Amino acid sequence: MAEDESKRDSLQMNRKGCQINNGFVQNEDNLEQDPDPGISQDNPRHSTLGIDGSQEPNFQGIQPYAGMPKEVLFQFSGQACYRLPREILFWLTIASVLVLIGATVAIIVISPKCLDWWQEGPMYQIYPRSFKDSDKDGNGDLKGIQDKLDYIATLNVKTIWITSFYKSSLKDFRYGIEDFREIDPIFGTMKDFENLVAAIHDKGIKLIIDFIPNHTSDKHTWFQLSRTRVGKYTDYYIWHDCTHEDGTTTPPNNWLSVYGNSSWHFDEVRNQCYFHQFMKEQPDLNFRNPDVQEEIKEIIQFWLAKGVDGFSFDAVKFLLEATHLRDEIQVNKTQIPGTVTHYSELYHDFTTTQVGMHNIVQGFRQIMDQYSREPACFHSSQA
Ligand SMILES: [Ca+2]
Ligand SMILES: [Ca+2]
Repeated sequence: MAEDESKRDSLQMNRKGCQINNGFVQNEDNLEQDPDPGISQDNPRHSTLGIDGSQEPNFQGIQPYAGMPKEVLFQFSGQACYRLPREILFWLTIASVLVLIGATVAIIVISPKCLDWWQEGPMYQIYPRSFKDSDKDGNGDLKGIQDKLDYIATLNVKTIWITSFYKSSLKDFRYGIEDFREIDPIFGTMKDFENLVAAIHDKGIKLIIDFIPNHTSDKHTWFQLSRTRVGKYTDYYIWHDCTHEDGTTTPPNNWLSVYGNSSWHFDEVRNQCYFHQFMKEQPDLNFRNPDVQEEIKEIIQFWLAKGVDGFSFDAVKFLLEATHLRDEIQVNKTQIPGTVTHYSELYHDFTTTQVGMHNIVQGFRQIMDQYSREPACFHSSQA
């Protein structure tokens, strides 16, 4: 009888739940708060609906409904038709997660590295003149750098960047080069440099060096040949006619040097003005001349053959200038043109980042890429 009553109560509860259920736990409250007064205290409803009870009611013919109490839910959830799909979905989820993790690891392992050596490791920049003076002559030098390699290696440095050490005057921190293929004597000799490259590589460290393609020193052989109009060197620099009377030069336009005042300087030997983005002792090379571009590429190859791993190209945005020579626009339109002498007083739309600049840089990159693909190029260059 008790079993029959329990079954009847469940059916009543089911019916009641179906009528008032709104999809929440409301029915459980109903069960607890609104017991059927016709049922005695020892009514087996709760005990017989327990999942461990031996007197489980027969739910055949009863469909699950939203908001059913957990005791009823357990009766249904244990049935094979619900348990099997649930377990299949569970293991499919686990398998999918494992497959995704495995695929992620595999992709990471087999993918090429996104960063190259010059992008991923710390870089240590050295201004050689003030770094270490190995012979106590008052100037830091290449041997001084070599003496400190053990210390640099302990810093976990991956690349050393040595700033300009080329044969040059002391003007503009040695950025006016007199010979791109020579070490300035105050820093040592080419043999010192070769020894330094080998020692750096022995430490597993890369080496990059400064390279300043935009201009040379006015003492460079090319400039001396250009100002006297010798052969192909005639157009190695940017020359234009200008008037020069009573010591006063009227330049071709209002372009200014980075260091102030006109970027044109009258040369009495050639009787023309040459262009300089920086100091007047640093005439700009004419990068619209293919011969100049070829010269620079040969210099890049020269240092790559010495074992250098890369370059820091300096002042690249100044490589080209507009050929139309129009005046640049004043920042302050009301300023009297004759008083515009500071670099910041003009917009430099015609003297920086000109069309074609990136093609020149890409040409530099192609040389280095070709060199990078040659196996053991460093060792062969030492043979
Ligand atoms: Ca020294
Ligand atoms: Ca230039």
